[in-house]
Amino acid sequence: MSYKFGFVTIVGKPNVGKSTLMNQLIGQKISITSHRPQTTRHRILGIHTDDDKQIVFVDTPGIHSVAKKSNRKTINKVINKTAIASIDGVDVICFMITASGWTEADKHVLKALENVSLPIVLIINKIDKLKSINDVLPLIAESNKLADFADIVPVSAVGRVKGGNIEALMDVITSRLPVAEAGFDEDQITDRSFRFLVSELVREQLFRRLGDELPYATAVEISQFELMDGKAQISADIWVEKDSHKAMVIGKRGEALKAIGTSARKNCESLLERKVFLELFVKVRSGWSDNARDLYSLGYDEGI
Ligand SMILES: Nc1nc2c(ncn2[C@@H]2O[C@H](COP(=O)(O)OP(=O)(O)OP(=O)(O)O)[C@@H](O)[C@H]2O)c(=O)[nH]1
Ligand SMILES: [Mg+2]
Repeated sequence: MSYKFGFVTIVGKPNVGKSTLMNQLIGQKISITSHRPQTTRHRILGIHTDDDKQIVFVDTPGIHSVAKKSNRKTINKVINKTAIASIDGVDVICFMITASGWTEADKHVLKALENVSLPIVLIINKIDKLKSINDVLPLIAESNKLADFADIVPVSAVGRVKGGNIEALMDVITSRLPVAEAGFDEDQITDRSFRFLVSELVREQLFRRLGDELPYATAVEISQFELMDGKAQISADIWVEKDSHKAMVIGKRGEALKAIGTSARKNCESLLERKVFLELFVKVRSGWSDNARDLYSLGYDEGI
């Protein structure tokens, strides 16, 4: 049989489960996830390799409407650009919605894909939330009327439905890929460095543990990263915009920061497969999320 190799981007509005699906497809956590919209801020590759194919998945930040007042900051425009630019040069687009049905935000993403001539596979995620699997049928019929999708695949990215249909999705995608030799080493699972992945694991805890708008006004920068035999010494700066935010990240008697550090350290240990010493510092840099120069220095360089 001929080997297949290609790029597949996963797009959709925020919070539909794109990063969860990518981790499931790769079989390893490389992209952070949370219950909050706009968790993913950077494009990240996840590479699946087996005997007959290599698929490079591109996880992207959720595409949102910049018209909304709360989204007008520079960082949100940069994030949208990153997601839309990710379509360039791929073989298949996976467009994700959820089983709860089409929303205006989903239709906004569909519109962004209007003039794209690539096959678009519609993924209907979170089918585990349906009372009966048959409840997805009307949504499939409605979707067929909205656009000419190459395929429509209902899935449960968290794998709560038996099988979750992930294998079926893999097969649908593979059938659309060109015959070509693998482009990456078989043991490479992402294009990102451990250093980057660690900064994301810290950011993930900020998204999971801090309330309200606070996570959106934070960024993480690794200041020390030393991998040694059997252990790692890592320091990270958590950037916030105001002193009051700093107090909230640290929490009463430092409890919030401690909890963030403990969870992030555990995840770092399973990623790096060694003991990790993680030190976190909270620092104030006002207006970083609205300043292109600050964004560049914090790693948001793709869309500027
Ligand atoms: N019940 C259920 N929850 C899911 C499923 N897939 C993802 N989730 C949850 O949905 C939330 C969002 O998941 P993410 O993977 O972070 O979503 P995303 O589309 O990457 O979000 P952004 O990066 O913000 O655009 C998380 O709380 C996930 O646990 C699923 O199949 N079923
Ligand atoms: Mg994501």
